[in-house]
Amino acid sequence: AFLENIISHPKFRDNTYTTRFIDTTPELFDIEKRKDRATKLLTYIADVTVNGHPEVRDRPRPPTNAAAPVIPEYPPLSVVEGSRQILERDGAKGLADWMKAQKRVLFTDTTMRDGHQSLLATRMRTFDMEKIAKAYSRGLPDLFSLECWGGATFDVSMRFLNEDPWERLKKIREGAPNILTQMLLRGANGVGYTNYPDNVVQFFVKKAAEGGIDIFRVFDCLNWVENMRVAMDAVIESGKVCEGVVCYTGDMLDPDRAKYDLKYYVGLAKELEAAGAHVLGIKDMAGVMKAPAAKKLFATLKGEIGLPIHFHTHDTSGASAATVLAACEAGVDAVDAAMDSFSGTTSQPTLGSLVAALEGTERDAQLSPKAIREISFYWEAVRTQYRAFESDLKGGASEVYLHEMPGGQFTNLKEQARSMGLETRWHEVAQTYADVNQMFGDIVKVTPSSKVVGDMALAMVSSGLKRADVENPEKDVSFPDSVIGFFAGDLGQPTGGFPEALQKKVLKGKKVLTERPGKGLAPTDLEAERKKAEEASGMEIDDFRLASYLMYPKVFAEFAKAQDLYGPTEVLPTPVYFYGLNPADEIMVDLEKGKTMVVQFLGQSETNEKGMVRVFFDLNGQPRAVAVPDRL
Ligand code: BTN
Ligand code: 3PY
Ligand code: ZN
Repeated sequence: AFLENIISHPKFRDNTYTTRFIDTTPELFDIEKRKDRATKLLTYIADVTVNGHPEVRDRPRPPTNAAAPVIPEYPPLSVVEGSRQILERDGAKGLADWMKAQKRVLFTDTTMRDGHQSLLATRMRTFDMEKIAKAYSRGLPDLFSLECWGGATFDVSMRFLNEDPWERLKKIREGAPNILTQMLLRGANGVGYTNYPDNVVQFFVKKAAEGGIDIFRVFDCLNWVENMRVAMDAVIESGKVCEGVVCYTGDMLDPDRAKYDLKYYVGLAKELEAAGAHVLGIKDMAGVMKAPAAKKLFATLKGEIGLPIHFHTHDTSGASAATVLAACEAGVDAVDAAMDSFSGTTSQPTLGSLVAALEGTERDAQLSPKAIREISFYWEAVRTQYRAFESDLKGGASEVYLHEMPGGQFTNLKEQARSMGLETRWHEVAQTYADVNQMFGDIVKVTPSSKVVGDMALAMVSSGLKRADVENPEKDVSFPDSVIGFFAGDLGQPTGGFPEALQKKVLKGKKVLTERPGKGLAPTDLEAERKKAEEASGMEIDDFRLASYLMYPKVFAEFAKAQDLYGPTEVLPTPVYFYGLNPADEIMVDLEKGKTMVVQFLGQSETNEKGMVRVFFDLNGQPRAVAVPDRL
């Protein structure tokens, strides 16, 4: 192809080329680079066709006759102005005032973040999000925001999907330029599971703002506002919207859980308001807030707090719609929901149904039911392609009021239990999770504190320990690392402090941190880390990649290697990415705008004595063969 380039180049044909033609005509090499990407992708397709994808091995397959996702078309009007333009014009404070002035309930669609995080183990790929972004901008320009980034998606995209989270953000941003993008930020834990030095958190926020995030929903896993300030300040400094979050736990109206009463929540909300939040978020990560509590909480907050209020819940109980509607009646400004086909159970309540319930009332959401249906049908067909990641949860479960597991953790922990051979003892795990929570002092459970409780619960069930055994000072117990870190203060300070006797037993004399963890961490030398990242990945490291490396050094290095070997696999349709091609399958792959590769799978050889298989393709009309290892 390189020779072809030379021969067909106008300067060559004109005879105006010089002996330095190759040196002075760098565009000849562009095609080489593109071809290189094509070869890498062919290598990937060959590998996955021969070996399958490790993430879906031994898991249920999508039906062979599944309908393909259909992208709804809307008239190609110029894009209607939306919430994003209000932020751009009036700034974060202006947006907050605008929110409060709306009669209608504002809706956030969580499908591209919490929806698939809570239903499909966070495995949704950029390909499926990018394709529908434009339909959102045309069909639902009155959505408040798209939650599409952060939380577990950052880690999973690199670790399991060979995808760059920054590219995902860019594509969604481009597709829906009129709707606010929203991310979930774990305060001092960034998008990771541990406290990072302040300058790392600041750097990450700055890059996320530049990369296209408009609203940062910031929480702390113990509701410790002290540990949220660095992240919140960084968001405010970036000019984007700071949604400071109170995590809801327990039962506000239950006198036996007096630690988390109305006063507790109002006090925290005031702290966040004083800390400069533009919006107050109430995050019911487990979906345990009942309708009467919502009525009381939101009515009180609307009276006591000047900020617009945004409510997030999960439908694990099956009763979340009642809670959301109670919140709407009590004056909540914005609410999270998932597209119908990505809603329910451990995910968010159902967008289309909530919109229908509000129709014709004072708080009518003014969203098109038809556009919601059509976009939901798209997601329905997409979801079918991820059959391998579905949990076996069949419907609502009031058991959530017992264990209080976050929606995003529930299916993960269940899967972990299964892999430890505890699948038939799930309800025991759930009861133990509740026991551990009480034993640890009744704490807020959300990433990463929820992981601490989950790790302990699994350790206890698998080794037959009960709460009394763990608390018995005479009995030797080996605690998971996450539990030791928690009691050492590595995640911060829980409300009401640690249970002292247990803390002593867990720490065995280890020192306890009582200050915010970030305070004692030396600032990271960012340029030194950039060098390390370059060495570990062999890639040029721009600021975005550096931010990925700072969050997940090992995962990033592995991701870089996979990118180098397989190229930009995010351009492959999801069935091809997970299952490869069948004989005679032909696909068109858009490498970038205007650059399409047409791939036909022709067949494969037997495995040779070196353990390699040759796979034959037709690529843009040319025969191609690629050799890949037989891994099975
Ligand atoms: C990724 O894309 O997540 C990174 C590499 C995954 C391994 C690939 S997937 C297709 C093929 N099958 C395997 O068992 N390994 C490779
Ligand atoms: C996350 O941190 O990923 C969560 O979804 C917490 O609810
Ligand atoms: Zn959630």
